[in-house]
Amino acid sequence: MNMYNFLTQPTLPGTHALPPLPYPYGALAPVLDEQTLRIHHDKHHQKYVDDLNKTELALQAARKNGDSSNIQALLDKLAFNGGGHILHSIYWTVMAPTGTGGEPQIQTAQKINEAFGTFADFLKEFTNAAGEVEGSGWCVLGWNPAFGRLDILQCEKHQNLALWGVIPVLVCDVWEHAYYLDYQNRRPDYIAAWERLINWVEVERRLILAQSGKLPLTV
Ligand code: MN3
Repeated sequence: MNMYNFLTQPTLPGTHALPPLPYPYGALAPVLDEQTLRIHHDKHHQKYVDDLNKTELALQAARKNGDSSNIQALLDKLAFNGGGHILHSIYWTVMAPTGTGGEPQIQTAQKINEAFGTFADFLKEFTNAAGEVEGSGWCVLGWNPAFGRLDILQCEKHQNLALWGVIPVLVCDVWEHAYYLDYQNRRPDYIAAWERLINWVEVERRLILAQSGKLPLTV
């Protein structure tokens, strides 16, 4: 059973770290090969972490100096890189080698049925939403504490089209860097294959945590 690392104090500016992959780099092949995982995790996700840290330190310095001249650009970078770090951290944990992720668990199945009708209805909507994200972005299934239900959201880049308060519990990265080496322009093929990697046991844990307001970045 995974042990979550819950925050006991605020993360200090500039101290975010890349969480380790919870499985070997080659574990998701042939759906996603080792090279894709290495570049995606070690290069792309690392860059979001680095840029988030730089942005936070720049914000801290700007506050100290009373300098608001760059505030718009810094807050834009905070949302972009912070969003990228959070979504990638979730993404790694909600995949598992094919055949090991189980089926939707009790709470997940119940909330999916309440929100979407049946699991098949949910999967169809999620697949279509992921396929039709404009440009680079994500498809997100999240717990909406304001409305007491699961919602499917599209996300452009790492931050646009978010709905306030929704806590992601299942995220599919549809930036080309997530799938191009394996699928080139065939995003629908990637999405269909990716859905067979979903770690439903982890999604269930995340849903239960989300319902109590928690969003762990590492397991
Ligand atoms: Mn990515």
